[in-house]
Amino acid sequence: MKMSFRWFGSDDDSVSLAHVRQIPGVEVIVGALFHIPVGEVWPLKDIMKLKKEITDHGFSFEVVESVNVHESIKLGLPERDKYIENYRTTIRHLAEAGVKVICYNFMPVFDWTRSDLAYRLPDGSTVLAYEKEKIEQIDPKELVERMERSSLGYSLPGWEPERLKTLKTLFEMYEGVTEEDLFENLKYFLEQIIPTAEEVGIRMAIHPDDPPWSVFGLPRIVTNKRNLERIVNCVDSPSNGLTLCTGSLGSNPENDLPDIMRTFAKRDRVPFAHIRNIELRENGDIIETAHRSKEGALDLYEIMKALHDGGFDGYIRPDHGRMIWGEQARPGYGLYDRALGIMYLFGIWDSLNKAKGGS
Ligand SMILES: [Mn+2]
Repeated sequence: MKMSFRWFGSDDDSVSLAHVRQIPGVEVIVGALFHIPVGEVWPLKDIMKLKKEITDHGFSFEVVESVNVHESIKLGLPERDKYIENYRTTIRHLAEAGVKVICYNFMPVFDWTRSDLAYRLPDGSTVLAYEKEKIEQIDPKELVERMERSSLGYSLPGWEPERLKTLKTLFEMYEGVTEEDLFENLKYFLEQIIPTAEEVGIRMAIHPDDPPWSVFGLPRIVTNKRNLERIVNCVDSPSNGLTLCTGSLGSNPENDLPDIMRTFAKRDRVPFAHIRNIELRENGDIIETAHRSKEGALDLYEIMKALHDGGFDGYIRPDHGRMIWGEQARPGYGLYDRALGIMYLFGIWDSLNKAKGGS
């Protein structure tokens, strides 16, 4: 297992790499080129610049999150082939820079969805929250405005302004697009890109939908074990992998996370894992919490054990953290609570290693 930490670049992150360096055990920085519009090729020069900054601080740059997929690919439009070609070029460029894993998602229009980016917990910290009733009642456009207002000026990955400007048109384009259509479009995409990824030694890792159900009537398919099986089976290659995200999949209590972790780790299809905890309320609200199992609904010990049992040797990162100790940072991505999460994950992992006679 290699511990990693998501970082948004020196221009757009309050957390410095010098500080991340002081969290024990972090080897890899998860980065991306956030200035390149969705669909365009990531220039090698820009990738190498980011890599240099990361390696200069003693980390390696082996995981990218995310290379976003152009909406025309998800919709299966004629122009998708051009964007798929661009995507393949980006895969090649990233491989040239030594990247091993590319995280991506296949959610129509919206990436992750939340009603509140600074929901207050009883301990005074704030977290990201999905309040069911609010989401069901809010107009998508209003939600975008609310997200923008509460982001403290940081860009929100997956909520790129250029993509959201055309919200109304996008919604119209998805009218009549079924989950089956979306699956076919994902299959088409994978059939084109996985051979390229395999050739250059990159493992693609699709992120589950967050939350794992339809929001605003849009189709969603990366939601449960059955669909994950279907995705990894549609192109049978170690390069066609998953980012198993506990907070996303775990939002649906029907998803048995230890089982999902164990199954796909054994099949060597988990190059990347996002580990965090959430509280599931009776009214359907999903509130992010500290990592410790007792703080939320997910048993992180069982989840880590399942990965361990499955022989997991991929990259892992604490997904989100609470905002604590007065930190001002991009919602979900402060330094302090993610560092605490890392130490908890290492505590579990090291104990599992010891119990198996390792070090
Ligand atoms: Mn995640």
